[in-house]
Amino acid sequence: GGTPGRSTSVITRTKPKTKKPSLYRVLLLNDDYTPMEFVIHILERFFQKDREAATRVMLHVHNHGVGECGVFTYEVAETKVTQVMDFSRQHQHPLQCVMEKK
Ligand code: TYC
Repeated sequence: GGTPGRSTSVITRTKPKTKKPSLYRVLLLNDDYTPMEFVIHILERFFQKDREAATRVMLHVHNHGVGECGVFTYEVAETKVTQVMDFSRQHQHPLQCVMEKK
């Protein structure tokens, strides 16, 4: 409406458009068969944990059923899950790794 050639009813942005990416937890699930040492190795190799931190997370998963490896953006979390699942299958362990939105 209004003067021909003038755009109306157009909502323009006022705030700077900087959206924080959604974050995802990567979790390990407990099972009865995967060796503790293998889980520690996974945490060191794919999640950059030192031996002490890796052991703490592994024991938490062993005792509580599930535990957090780290928090990442979607694509990084997805890559971690794939790496852990592929590596575990290559070594014929049933270890499960999943991601969930924070
Ligand atoms: N419960 C396993 C054992 O007793 C160890 C284990 C820990 C397995 C963490 C998986 O995500 C896991 N050998």
